[in-house]
Amino acid sequence: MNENINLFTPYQMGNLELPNRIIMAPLTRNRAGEGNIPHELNAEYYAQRATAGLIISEATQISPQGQGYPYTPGIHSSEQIEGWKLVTNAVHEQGGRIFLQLWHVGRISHPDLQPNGALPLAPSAIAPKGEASTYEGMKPFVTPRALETWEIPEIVEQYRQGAANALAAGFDGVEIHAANGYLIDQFLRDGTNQRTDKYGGSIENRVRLLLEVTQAITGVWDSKQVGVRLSPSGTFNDMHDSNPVETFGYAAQALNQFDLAYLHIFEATEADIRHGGTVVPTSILRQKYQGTLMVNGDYTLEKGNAVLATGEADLVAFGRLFISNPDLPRRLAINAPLNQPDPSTFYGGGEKGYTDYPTLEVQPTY
Ligand code: 8OZ
Repeated sequence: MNENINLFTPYQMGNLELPNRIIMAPLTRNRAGEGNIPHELNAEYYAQRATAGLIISEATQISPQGQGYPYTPGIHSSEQIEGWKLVTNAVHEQGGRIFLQLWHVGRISHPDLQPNGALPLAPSAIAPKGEASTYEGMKPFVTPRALETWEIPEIVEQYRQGAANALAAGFDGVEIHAANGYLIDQFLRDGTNQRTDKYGGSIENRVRLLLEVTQAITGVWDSKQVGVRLSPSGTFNDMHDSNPVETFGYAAQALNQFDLAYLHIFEATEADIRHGGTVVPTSILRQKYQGTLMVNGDYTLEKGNAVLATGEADLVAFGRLFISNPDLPRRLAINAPLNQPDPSTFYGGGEKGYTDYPTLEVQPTY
């Protein structure tokens, strides 16, 4: 127990001083400009949320092949780097800190979104159940093309370059998106990885891509400015694994070698439990992983304070509540009412449901 620690206790992360432990979770909002370039509206949205202990950006593709949804931002062109500078400058002007989330969707894409209408890439040629989001609406997923072994170093290089581009764009760090059924997660789990080379089969082999990507990125960034996100209990994007406790326990333990900023766990959702997947208790990962642990998933003020006080986690990320409450830390600090998020404006559109959620009125001091 650590009864003195709560959401408002500062946290030292490498050379970054987080003023509180209320982290803005990565949130896909599908509002990038033409060329998947961040623009002023995105800068305004992030700057409004600069009182977070740390902002983690929305998932951002590291290459054209890494895109799986319309209007998501990239970090592979010089124009995108310039666009992200608007965001990082705006957040820093407001006194905030922001990491970029590095993303490759793997099979969660569609030829409509791929260069030259090619098939999406994946560890194995296994189509996900469900439909892809395209510029023309939802279309059934196709069977992806399995990456050749010799292509995998090129993917690792795309992550390294994306991380270098994030450094050039003025971010404070990067988070490797290894969760929610995207490319790295597809390698981790045996439901999507049926490879017979050194990237498939045993758990050690399935974790190899994650470790190679982390190794490459910690060559660009101080390891204390690199986080990793995992979703051990996730069923989103048609994911499953025959033994997630072992798979993710091994992955968490293997990440100890890097002395990272944090390991970020997206915990089981109600949908995951409904789908009957194995729930991997965060307490198991806490035992395996020796560094900073961040948790995310339907936390409230009470639950967030409790998970910190029991010592089960060090940081708590909030997603939907940060969409609707740009001043979430202040509201939680004084237990003020919270704006409710509007799911119809989560993905795509403009200012509505993005930059127009109100902050609390400033109370006059006289
Ligand atoms: C919701 C819609 C589209 C993408 C994730 C990047 O789950 C996402 C995502 C979420 O990590």
